[in-house]
Amino acid sequence: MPEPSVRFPDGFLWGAATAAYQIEGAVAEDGRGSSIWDTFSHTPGAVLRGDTGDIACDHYHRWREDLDLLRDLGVGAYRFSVAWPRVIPAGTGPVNPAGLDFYDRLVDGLLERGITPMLTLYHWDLPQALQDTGGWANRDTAEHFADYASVVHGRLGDRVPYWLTLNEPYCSAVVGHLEGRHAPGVRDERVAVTAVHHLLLAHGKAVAALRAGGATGQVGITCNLTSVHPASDDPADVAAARRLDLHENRMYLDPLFRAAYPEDAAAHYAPVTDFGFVRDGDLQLIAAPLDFFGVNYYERHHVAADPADPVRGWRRVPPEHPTVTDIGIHPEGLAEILDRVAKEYTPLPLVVTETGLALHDYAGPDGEIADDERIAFFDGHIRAAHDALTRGVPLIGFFPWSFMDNFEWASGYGVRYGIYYVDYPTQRRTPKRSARWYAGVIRANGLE
Ligand code: GBH
Repeated sequence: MPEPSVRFPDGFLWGAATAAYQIEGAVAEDGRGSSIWDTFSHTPGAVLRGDTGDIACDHYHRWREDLDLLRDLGVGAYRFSVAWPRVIPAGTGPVNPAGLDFYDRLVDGLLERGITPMLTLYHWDLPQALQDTGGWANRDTAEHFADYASVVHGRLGDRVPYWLTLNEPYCSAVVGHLEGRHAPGVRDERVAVTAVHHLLLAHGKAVAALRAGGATGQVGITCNLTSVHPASDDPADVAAARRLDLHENRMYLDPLFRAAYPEDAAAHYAPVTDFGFVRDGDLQLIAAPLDFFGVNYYERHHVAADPADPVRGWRRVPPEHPTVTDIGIHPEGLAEILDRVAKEYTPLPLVVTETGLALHDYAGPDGEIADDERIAFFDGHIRAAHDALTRGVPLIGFFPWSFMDNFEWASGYGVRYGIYYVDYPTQRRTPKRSARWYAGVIRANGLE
């Protein structure tokens, strides 16, 4: 057999990723409480075509079949999230044993199939009851999150080797509280920056709680990081790019790995907040040592100054070849981000916990879903990840988003990210061409 030209180290974690609200459905079953995404998706106009996660992929009932598909795919690991409102329906207070039972069965089902579980504690489904007391604008939510983390860890800590506290605090804080395109649909920059801090604090407190519970597994967090470049070397464009980099990347990386908000944060956010919500000791908690760091990569931005707001604003220059989500395909951005994290922030092992491409997939006359563009996307991003490894970046895993088509937040079921196709009316899953291709990557431990 010829050696693959892009070969990964033995033991490299090839995975696939999902999140609870996007796949589970069964939103009113077995004592699950409601979450901000139930409320938001049922708000007219919030989600494309009024789609909701009420049924989604019905994974709550079809998990065995889904785990069999993961086994067929050959993945070594599976990244899923636990729905906080299944486990603690009101966010704080009584634990719902039936909710924990579901994840207990899921974890055992993975282990029986030889698949390593990677568990995300929070992928955006905050219990609605906590939103009613202020949500991420309220510091108490961080404490409740740490309690919830302890409960999940108490039940699954003996079998789950990889723990992620939060998925993409940027999206929770900014898309949810500044842009208002995600739950809870708030549009207030002061609240958004407060939410950044309380999310990071929740992470820090959860890490402490997991360690206190004698965490045997590796503990980390996933951030979505972007590759940001000025559109020209005009100083105004360079300054705008630096602001976007602050807003999207450094507001998370600096507190996590340098125990401080970036030095330009105070001035940039001064019109909305004086950071009075930061208390003594918070940043030490937030920057507590981790075991690995998860990177989600989707977006590369070319940035120009915004003539309407030259002091605080920026303007994204559209990509030359936009994709259905308007972003374009830029694998080099992934290599850049991995290099940057490793060089400027942390020597920790890194995992690409998500990257993926939205398409409007459909079955051809022969029933095949020929997502060649997605194959090209993953080929490019796997090469970029390998390039980073070759330069010494300690990358230990790669998880395509997503295992299967699912509820794509504000876009509902309107776009598809899966390597398995889901026919929602029948809930039939079909491997797309990309799934067969990815199975080959896993078998070869690289690209032929
Ligand atoms: C991740 O978010 C999430 O973790 C995951 O749940 C989600 O399904 C996945 O990405 C895909 O979106 O709308 O033109 O700005 C990352 C944030 C937001 C990245 C939407 C891709 C599309 C580009 N995602 N974005 S655009």
